[in-house]
Amino acid sequence: MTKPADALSAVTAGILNGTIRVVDLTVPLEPATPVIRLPPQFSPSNAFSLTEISHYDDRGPAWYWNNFACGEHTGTHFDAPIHWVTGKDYPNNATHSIPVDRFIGPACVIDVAEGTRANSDFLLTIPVIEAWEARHGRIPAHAWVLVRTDWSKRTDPKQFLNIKDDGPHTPGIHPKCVPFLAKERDILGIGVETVGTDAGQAATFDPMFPCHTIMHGANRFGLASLTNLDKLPPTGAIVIAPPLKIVNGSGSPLRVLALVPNGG
Ligand code: 23J
Ligand code: MN
Repeated sequence: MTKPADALSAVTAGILNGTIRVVDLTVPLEPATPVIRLPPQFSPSNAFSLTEISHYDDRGPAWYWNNFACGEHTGTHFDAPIHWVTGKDYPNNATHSIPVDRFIGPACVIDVAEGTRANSDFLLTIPVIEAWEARHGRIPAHAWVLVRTDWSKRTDPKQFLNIKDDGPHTPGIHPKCVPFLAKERDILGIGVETVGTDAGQAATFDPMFPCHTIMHGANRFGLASLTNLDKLPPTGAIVIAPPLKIVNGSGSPLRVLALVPNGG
């Protein structure tokens, strides 16, 4: 049995000696960072902006700093249960109150990049999860399920948002698959490479935005606009995803890191 202190020193040693890789799953946060586009009857979210306070100048001779502003759901970001009406009554459901152990968990990376290449409206279904489990083992409780679509390789915001006459076309999770993951697999939440955890066409689904409705209705989380999922093994990585401690926040931009055993 590993002593508790040894378990942690193995992690720091692994990071220093290269047996553990640290992979950044975060996209750059800047004014050009794509923001979700909702149907026109709904209020929009602001893009990221930066305004300089001083830059080693008259306004502050020895210091550089900025004010920044953005919607809580901008760039790589965390969705808390309070974000959705179905999750509004859970205790400890906002960014400041979620128990912090729930920000860290093993990653199960499900690769559906091929399906997504053929179909921008691709939805992850239960049979795909079951096929993944037959190869890699059952998804453990308290896991982050990361859906690799390679969508983050679309670096042109137009291609990334993929908005057509009838709205955005981006992949997502099948409504039936969400309760399976939340309840039958007891996951922390789902992470995706697209601008939101729901499919682009999810405003037209019944219920509308089913991934948000069901995932937050089960007191689980979301991670959106992830990148570098292609650098992760199917199992074996640990994801660290703590949002900002915004009081009563529905989510926040964050840095998402994965610890990956080298060779994994
Ligand atoms: C509000 C309404 C619909 C959606 C979203 C936000 C998100 O995707 C989000 O970032 O949480 S689909
Ligand atoms: Mn969000």
